[in-house]
This record gives sequence, C-alpha cells and structure tokens, in this order.
Amino acid sequence: MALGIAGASWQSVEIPRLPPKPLLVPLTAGYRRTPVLQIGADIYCDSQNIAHAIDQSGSPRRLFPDQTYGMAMMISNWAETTLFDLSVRLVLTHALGKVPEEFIRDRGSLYFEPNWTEASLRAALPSVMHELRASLGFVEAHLGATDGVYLTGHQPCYGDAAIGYICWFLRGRWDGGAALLANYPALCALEAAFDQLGDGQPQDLDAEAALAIAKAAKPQSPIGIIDSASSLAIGQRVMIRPKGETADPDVVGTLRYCDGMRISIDHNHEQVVDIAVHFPVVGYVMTPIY
Ligand SMILES: N[C@@H](CCC(=O)N[C@@H](CS)C(=O)NCC(=O)O)C(=O)O
Repeated sequence: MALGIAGASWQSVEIPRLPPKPLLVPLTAGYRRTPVLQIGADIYCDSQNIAHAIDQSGSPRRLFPDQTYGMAMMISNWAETTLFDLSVRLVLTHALGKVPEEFIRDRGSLYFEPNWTEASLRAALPSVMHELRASLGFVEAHLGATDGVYLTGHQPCYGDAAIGYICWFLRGRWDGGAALLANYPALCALEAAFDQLGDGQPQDLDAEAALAIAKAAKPQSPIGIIDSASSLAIGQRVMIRPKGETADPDVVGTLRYCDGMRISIDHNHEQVVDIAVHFPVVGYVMTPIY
C-alpha cells in the first residue's frame, strides 16, 4: 500500500513464513521480521523506517505529502503497535487448532507474554475484541469527519497505509474479519481506495538474485552521528533488537550512522560482503557492546 501511494517500481522477494530464513538473514544481520526493504547494499528494517526510506529515495509521489510526516508517524506507530497487537491476538486465537502448532508457537514467541497458554489467549479474547472495536472506532470517527476517504481528506499518506494494512490483515487472515469491518464504513471506504490505488509496479525477484544485488553493490547511505545526545562513536559495536521480551534474535554490528530517527550498522557476511542495515529509533533498543 505504501508503495502504491509512492507510485514506486519495485521488486518483490518472497520469504519463508517461519525461520530459518537463510536467504534473508545474511542481508539483515539476523533480523527475521517482515517487511524489509533492500536498496542495493542498504537494508531497511521495520515498516516506518521503510516508509521513511521510500520517501527519501525520490519516489514519484510523496508518502508524507503536505507536512503530514508527524501525523503519519504518530498514527502509524499506534497502528503498528496497539492495533497490530490486538489484531494479531484476535487472528491467532481464532486460528488455534486450525493452523500448525509450530506457527502459533513461533508467532506467540514474538507477540504474546512469555508464559502464554492457549487457555489464557481464549480467556482474553472478549476483552481483546472489545478493545479492538473501540480502537477501530477512533479511526472510524476520524475518517468520518474528513471530507475524503483518507486521514487528511483526498490525498493518502503513510498513516493511511498503516491503517489499511490492519484492515487487510483482519479481512484476509480471519474469517470473521469481513463482518467486523462491516461495522466501520469509513474504514471500508479506505480499503476500497487502496484497492484502486494498487501496489505500485511490482516484479518478482528470486531471493538469490537479491543477495547477488547486495554483493555487487556498496552501501550508499551516510556515515556519521548527527544531532544526537548519545556518546556513541562510529565503529562502536552495538546490539539492536525490537523492544519487549520477544524471541527475536539479537542483531549485532558496528555503528555506521545515528540520528534522531534512525540507527544504522555495518555488517559483513560472505554471501553479501559489506552491507548497511538500518533500524528506526522508535520501537527498538540499542545496547553498546564493550
Ligand atoms: N514493527 C515491525 C513489526 C513487523 C512484524 O512483526 N511483522 C510480522 C509480519 S506482519 C512478522 O515479521 N512476523 C514474523 C515473520 O514474518 O517471521 C514492522 O512494522 O515492520
């Protein structure tokens, strides 16, 4: 959806749903989540960070038009944490017994509290549903008060894509999604607008070809510490991981760049040689390794 707003031409690489992801992690220094964006030997992890990178890459249309950057980042941060967590709980709880246990265990290790059980998920379901409905109600109230289908009216921004993704996820991954969303006509209108907008111009690409592209390229992103209160130095070894108690692997590399929004590390792997991996500041914890 974000690539559709941007009108970007891009190549799509399919990755496995479950680890191991041997053709992905050489590019990401171990980060395993979806999505990631590759531009040559620069790899951007996390949706918000990716949206920022697409916008900076000079795409045909802006992802943050007309000073919408702050609003879009606030809304998308909320969508990608609060709304996504509630939606994942709802979808996975309804999937218990229907999808392989291995899949539930894997996603549980990323999204649920450490001692979760199937019974605790089921017991929490009414409250999860209640909270999700209230939260979708906030979005519905806002969309209903604008004069177009998008958050700011007639022009989409990245915040719309983050909300649209939640609708896509609920509708596509849960057989009760359509009935739930039918209570929110303005959200359904947003979804319909994204169906019209499309996904830019995607082409399929092999994972091996993506690795070869990274190997043939050199990172083009800047090096430096910009406007930061941190005492870190370039070349400092750091560990980066998503916030919270999750089973995500630690990502380790040497600090390449840091500003108020982004932390970048240099990473070397025989399959890709030198690459730079970029993370957002928000939602991630960086720990220096001495
Ligand atoms: N905050 C991250 C969350 C990413 C995330 O949890 N993505 C899910 C898919 S929507 C995922 O990676 N699931 C595990 C996997 O694909 O291995 C982002 O917005 O990019």
